[in-house]
Amino acid sequence: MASPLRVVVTRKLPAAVEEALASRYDVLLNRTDIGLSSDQLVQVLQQADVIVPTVTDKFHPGIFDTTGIRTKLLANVGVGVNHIALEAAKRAGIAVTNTPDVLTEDTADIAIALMLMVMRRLGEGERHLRSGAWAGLRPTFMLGRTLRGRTLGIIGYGRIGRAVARAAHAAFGMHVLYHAPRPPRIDDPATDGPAGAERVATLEELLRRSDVVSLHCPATPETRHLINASTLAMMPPHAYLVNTARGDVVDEAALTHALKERQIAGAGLDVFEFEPSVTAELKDMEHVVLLPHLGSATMETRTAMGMRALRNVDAFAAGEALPDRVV
Ligand code: 8YV
Repeated sequence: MASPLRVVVTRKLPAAVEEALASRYDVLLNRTDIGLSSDQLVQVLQQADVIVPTVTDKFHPGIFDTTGIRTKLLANVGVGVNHIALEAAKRAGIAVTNTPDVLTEDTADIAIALMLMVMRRLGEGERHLRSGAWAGLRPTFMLGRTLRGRTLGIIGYGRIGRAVARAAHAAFGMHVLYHAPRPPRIDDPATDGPAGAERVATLEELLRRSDVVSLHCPATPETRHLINASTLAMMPPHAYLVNTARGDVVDEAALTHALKERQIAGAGLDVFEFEPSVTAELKDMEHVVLLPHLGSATMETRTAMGMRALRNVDAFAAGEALPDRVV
C-alpha cells in the first residue's frame, strides 16, 4: 500500500475535522493554534504533500519560489483565497481549493446582525448598560433607525450577497439593489436573490440610492479600495456601510475619516484592512460596530468547512478532479 499523504493543518480545526483527517492521512496538527510565520510556511511547503491552510496564512508570490517544494495542494478552509498568490501557486504546480456553499447562510446572518447592531445602536447600548450609566428608559433615549422598508445595496451578488438580500427582504421588507460585474449564475433557484431585486449599472448609482451598503465581493486587485474617499462621498449622510467580505475592499483610513466627519451614519465591520490590527480611532467611535471576523464562526459551519476541505483532499488522494478547485 502506498504511504498515506503527509497533510499539514496550519490552525486548530473542530475536533471532528481533525479526527477525520488523522484517520485517513499522515497528519501534522497545529496543537498550539499559533499562526505560522513565513519561514514556517516555507518549511511546510517543503515537507507536506497537502497543506490545509486558512485566511491567516499569507502565501505571497515569492513563497512559491522556494526550492524543493513538495506540496501539490492547498486545501484552504474558507471561501476567500486572497491570502494565496494564485497564479504563483499555479506556476509552482500547486492546486488550490476553497470551501464554498457551506458558509453562505451563517456569513449572511452576520451581515444582517451588523445592520441591526449599527442601525439600532446595540453595541453602544450594551456598552452603556455595562458601564453602569443607564438611568432607565426615556422616550427619546438612544433612538436608532429602522431597517424596515429601507433600500439595501449589495456589492457582489454571489452566494452570500444573494443570501443577505433574501433575508433582508423577507425579514425587513428591504428593497434590494445590487451591483455585480456579471449577472450571477444561479444553479439552484433557492439560492437566487429575492424577486424585485434590481441590478444597477454603476457602483455610483448603488451608493447614491442605498440606505445600507453591504459588501460581498471577493478581494481582488480590481476591488481593492473600491470603497474609498470618492465612493464614500457618493453615499448619503444617513447611510450605513457593512463589510463581511474582506478588509482590503475598503480604504480604512478614508472610512475612518468619513465616519469621524459624519459623512455617513455608521459602519458595521467584521473584517479589517490590517487584520487583526484595528485602530484606536475606529474603536473610539460609538457609531461603528466591530466584530473579530466572525462571519462563518459557528461550530456547524466551521465543521462543515473543514469537511469540505477534507473532501478536496480525498479527491486529490484518489487522483480525481478536485470538487472546489480555484486554480
Ligand atoms: C474565515 C472567511 O476566513 O471563508 C472565508 O473566506 O473569511 C471566513 O469564513 C474562515 O472561516 C477562516 O477559517
